[in-house]
Amino acid sequence: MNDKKNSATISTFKITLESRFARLITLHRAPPLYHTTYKLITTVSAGKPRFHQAVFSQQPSRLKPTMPAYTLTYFDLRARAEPARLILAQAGVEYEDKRLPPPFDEEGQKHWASVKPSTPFGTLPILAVDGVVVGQSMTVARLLAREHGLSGKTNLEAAQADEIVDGITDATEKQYTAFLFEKDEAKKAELQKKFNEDVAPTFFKNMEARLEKTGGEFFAGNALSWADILMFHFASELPDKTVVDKAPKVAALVAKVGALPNIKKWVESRPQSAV
Ligand SMILES: N[C@@H](CCC(=O)N[C@@H](CS)C(=O)NCC(=O)O)C(=O)O
Repeated sequence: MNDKKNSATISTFKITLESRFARLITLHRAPPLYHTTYKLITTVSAGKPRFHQAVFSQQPSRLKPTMPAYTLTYFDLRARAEPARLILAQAGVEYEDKRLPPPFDEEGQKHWASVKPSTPFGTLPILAVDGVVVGQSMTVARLLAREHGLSGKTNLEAAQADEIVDGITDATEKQYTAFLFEKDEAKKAELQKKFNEDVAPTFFKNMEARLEKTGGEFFAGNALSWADILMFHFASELPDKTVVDKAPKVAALVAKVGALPNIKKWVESRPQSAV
């Protein structure tokens, strides 16, 4: 055997696949990028190298995947955009917090009228993700929760979180109708009484029972999810907050979410508004 002619050589070289996978990563947000090391084993026969075998191994790159550019557009209010803002705060994600003048006066209404037709449902909030616009506040919040690990680890956990969020949405709509939207004063007083004496106490009683079932710490999967964050928001915005004290496990969870450093920092520094 001619050692020189048939010697197997192993050449190792590194190919960085970031550029090749950049598009895929942009599309799918696959978190780690990889450096791939190829080992090509060639044999040299009659003075010519002949490809024999290729092996490759992959190592996560230290480069961070690119974050999408988020622009959240809403009126200069907390209300329906605050769940998304709280999720973004907890996730430590940068975004443009675009605030339009609320349509409470002529100037605000004029401005909103010029923007409204460009929104998917004629309403705010909307979230632009790398320029793709998504409407509906809970769809926006759910997307952000999914993207940033706050939606539950399994489909069942996600459903348990969604269930709480839908319950919060039902109660929130009743609160908005009773305290903001209803114009007839007598009807308004009646709806507010019903909210304070029936809707809110029943809701918190049910939520307390749920926390008792799930171990008392969190609403889904024994870990923080957007359901806990939205409960914090709902409880913080109640006209009569004493109702929460009658549900001690919910009250403890609300306090725990409020004490999370990123949430606390956002709540202390966010723009002030009536709602
Ligand atoms: N279901 C929608 C409701 C959105 C909604 O009613 N937004 C209000 C502001 S809180 C709005 O855009 N009002 C102006 C209008 O309807 O012209 C959501 O959750 O995003």
